[in-house]
Amino acid sequence: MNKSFAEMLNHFDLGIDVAPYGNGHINDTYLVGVPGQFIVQRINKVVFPHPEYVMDNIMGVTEFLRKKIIEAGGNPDRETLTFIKTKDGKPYYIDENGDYFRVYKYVDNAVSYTVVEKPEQLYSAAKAFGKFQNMLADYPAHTLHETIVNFHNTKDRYRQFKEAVANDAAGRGKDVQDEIKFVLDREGDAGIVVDAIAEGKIPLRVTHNDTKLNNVLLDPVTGEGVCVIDLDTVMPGSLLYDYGDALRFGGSSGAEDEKDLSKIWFDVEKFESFTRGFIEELPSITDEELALLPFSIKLMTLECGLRFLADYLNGDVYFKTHYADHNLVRCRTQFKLVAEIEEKMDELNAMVKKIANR
Ligand code: ADP
Ligand code: GN1
Ligand code: MG
Repeated sequence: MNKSFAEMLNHFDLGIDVAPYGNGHINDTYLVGVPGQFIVQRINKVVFPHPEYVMDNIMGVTEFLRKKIIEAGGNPDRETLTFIKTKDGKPYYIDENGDYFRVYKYVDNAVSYTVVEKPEQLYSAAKAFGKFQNMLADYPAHTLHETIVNFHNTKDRYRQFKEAVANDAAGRGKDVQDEIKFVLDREGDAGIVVDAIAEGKIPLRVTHNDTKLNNVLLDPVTGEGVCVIDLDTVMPGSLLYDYGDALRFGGSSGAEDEKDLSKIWFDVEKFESFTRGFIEELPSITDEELALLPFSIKLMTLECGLRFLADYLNGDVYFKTHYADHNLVRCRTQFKLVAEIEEKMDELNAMVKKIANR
């Protein structure tokens, strides 16, 4: 975590505290003010080459959601992100280095979990992500920028992965041959969803695309979903990306960076809770999408694992890391989960049929 901004501000007698906050892998996030007042973020320019596109998308989406939440009698300051404008009325500030800063209202009395404690939390998270997708179903998709091109195009992720293996920029390739083989052995899976979208077999929808559990805030008392956050990658995509990525993270028995792989398995109870909540909220799910639900978890987990491994090979230039092998540790949990999901695939497919009753 880049602490320079917080350290710099804390030299002033502002009467407010600034501290790095959260467990995001991408942006620099700070809690500013009395606990619970503001969230300040510096947008990661390596990941988002056009921060103005990111801001344009989020402003459009939050404004749209705000209206719908008010119509439904909800509280928009709690149920979606709210920007605090600069003194001259702008939605973000660009500093002398060209860095983009944005300020959100802190959503109070809401928790983001790094590891799921109870299957019911997954049910709530699924409902929140499902509702989010429903509310955006009539959003003008053509107005959204592609903030990261080919974000969930797994075929393109394989291309980038092979480039990272060939370049071996950090000289780490020789130590991770088993992990590289694990990825290459599964290249046949890469096209299944992108090709189905291209052939019109599954629909494009407006999706969140980064549905890990700490991107939804839950009420610590009722356990219910409060607010879907981290809207940097809201773009046209597949429902399968949101479903698969949420269970990649939330269906695991442990943390994404657990070093002891004997503690990592794919938890079928969590899978059942999430699937139930998601299908309940999204009755528009097609038979083709339903049939691919379990596969999408494997695909999103494989994709995320190969992205961690590619970043390890590239010298840790994309994801924030807290120690030398962090990306390697992360990719190993993902590959353990992929192997687990492969073993349980028939069981998971049968469970989806039963839950959906189709
Ligand atoms: P990243 O893209 O780096 O993952 P996020 O936007 O997800 O950044 O923010 C990182 C973390 O900060 C979140 O997981 C959440 O815990 C916390 N957070 C972000 N925005 C808010 C907010 N408006 N209110 C409360 N917590 C927030
Ligand atoms: C990143 O931003 P964050 O930490 O919520 C990443 C996701 C990965 C995830 C893995 C924009 O999510 O795609 O699945 O890490 N976000 C981006 O934990 O690349
Ligand atoms: Mg996040």
